[in-house]
Amino acid sequence: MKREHLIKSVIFDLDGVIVHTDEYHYLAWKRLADEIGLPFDRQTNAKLRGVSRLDSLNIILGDQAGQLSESEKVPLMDRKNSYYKEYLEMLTPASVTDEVKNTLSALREKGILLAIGSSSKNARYILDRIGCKSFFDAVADGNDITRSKPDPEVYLLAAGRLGSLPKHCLVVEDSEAGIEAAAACGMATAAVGYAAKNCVADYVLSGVGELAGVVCVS
Ligand code: B16
Ligand code: MG
Repeated sequence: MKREHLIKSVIFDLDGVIVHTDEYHYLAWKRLADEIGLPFDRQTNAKLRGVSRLDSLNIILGDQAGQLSESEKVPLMDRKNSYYKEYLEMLTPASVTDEVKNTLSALREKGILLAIGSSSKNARYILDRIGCKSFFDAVADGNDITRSKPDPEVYLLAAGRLGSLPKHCLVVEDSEAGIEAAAACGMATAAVGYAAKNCVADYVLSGVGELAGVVCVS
């Protein structure tokens, strides 16, 4: 039987939930992997969703991860990030769908607190570019944490900044690591995109637009 949740706050993942920057991560890693002669495909890319830049590189390096020092990994991560930032320059407010904007507005009108909980160090820059900062009461991102998803640190920080208890938070995620992180700290989970097809969550949604029906104010 489905757990009943009293939802007072919704914490959104950014890449792949609010905006399609998950595709830009894929393109940037693919470019790097091709240049350094490592195999990389969509299947491996799925494992990078929600995890940090360093963890992503280690997944791509596979068996070679242990053979490279941190000082050898940093330039590879920097190169990937510079490619990623080239793609981010394409972002505008029109990059966010009406479905997402209307849902954020509807939740705010219901008095629900909203936050971003993202592993990305580029999250605030992205929010600026897409003009969505004002929807959110708090942002917690890759610059604020020491442990990336599937550790719950970023969600607990976001909840703390909202002044909400974890049991009153719903996390909306496209990644396995993010769903695992949210469940680990007692938050309700809503899976969209990749996670909707591949993860067990409290709510499996065909899109963010279904959230307004999930989060009911009594
Ligand atoms: P950056 P999210 C995550 O963002 C991405 O899903 C993941 O692919 C990426 O490696 C991670 O951010 C770090 O991103 O290199 O920009 O710091 O999905 O948690 O919003
Ligand atoms: Mg994501």
